[in-house]
Amino acid sequence: MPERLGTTVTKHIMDAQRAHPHATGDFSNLMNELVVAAKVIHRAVSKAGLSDILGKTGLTNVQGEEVQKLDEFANITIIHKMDHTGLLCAMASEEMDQIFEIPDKHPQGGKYALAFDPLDGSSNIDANVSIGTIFSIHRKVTSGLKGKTDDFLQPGSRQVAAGYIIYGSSTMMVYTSGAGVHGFTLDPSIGEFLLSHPNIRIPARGKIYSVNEGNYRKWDDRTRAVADYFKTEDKATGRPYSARYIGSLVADFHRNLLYGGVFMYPADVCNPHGKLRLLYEAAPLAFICKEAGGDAISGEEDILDIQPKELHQRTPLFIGSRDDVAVCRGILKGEAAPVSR
Ligand code: AHM
Ligand code: MG
Repeated sequence: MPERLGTTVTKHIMDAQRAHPHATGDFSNLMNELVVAAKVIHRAVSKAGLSDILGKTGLTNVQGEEVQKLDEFANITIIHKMDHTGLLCAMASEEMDQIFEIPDKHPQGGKYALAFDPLDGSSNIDANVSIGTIFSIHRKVTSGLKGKTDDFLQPGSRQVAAGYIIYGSSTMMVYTSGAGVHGFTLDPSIGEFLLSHPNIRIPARGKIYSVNEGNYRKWDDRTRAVADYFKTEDKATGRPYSARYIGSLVADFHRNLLYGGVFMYPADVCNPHGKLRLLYEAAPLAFICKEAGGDAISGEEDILDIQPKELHQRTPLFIGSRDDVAVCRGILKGEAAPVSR
């Protein structure tokens, strides 16, 4: 008896397209191309430790190709997979200073703008810690065939879709196009992402707080009060919460999405606007988190409401379970920490 495979991400995307009778298929095609890029990056990440052995000099591998840093490799992989599809007007990446215009030799006039962090948390690669790719899709809003920076400087609330691929104990893709958050696990034996986590909902309150607490002395008083709150004993709210911090945003976020909890990367004296990037990290994850029933703020402001002013803008980030983020918002506003909820 042949085994039943389950729903591939491609079928899931096509099914979602059928729910929109006027859809042209462009969005589905775009997502499907991204899925292929994710598989190529997965293959490289899963062999990460070997590249040094294969490319002894550090300059070339056995095929005579240049050994690239994996984040550069992931960046180029996505660009090469997406630039000739005719679906995009431009791309923006954490790895590139300016937007990438679709070269003239490729079809022009794509109606989507793709922003991505090709390999977030890449400083963890050598220690075999989970890393991820994050993407965000906006509709083109400027005139003309070519995309412009303004196509990317749109609030996160206008995203058409966002998602991430986590390269962990297994490789997973999680995405939303505004109709639920769905997770797919890569079955490497057949090379397909299969639906494993339909309609993910983040618990309203968690038991985990995730923050680089080594920065405690660099935070302002209100930020310290937020961390203190999660560590204060209180039976009614299940505190103290457990501290879990991988230092790899996609991995920290993914765990909290499934288990509940809050991830924080606040501003500090060295990073007055926080460390994480609005367009490539905070906004896409905020879109996913909200769609799963959670919340995401920079402090007093909702991440999805922020009007970006520049491509590489940074933002403080408090993201996760709705009630936990509400506590952060209150304390950051200057309210006294709730004694018990
Ligand atoms: P990167 O984009 O250079 O990889 O940096 C982003 C990473 C996130 O994955 C993670 O949440 C954060 O930086 C960790 O920073 P820190 O080491 O300061 O705690
Ligand atoms: Mg990053």
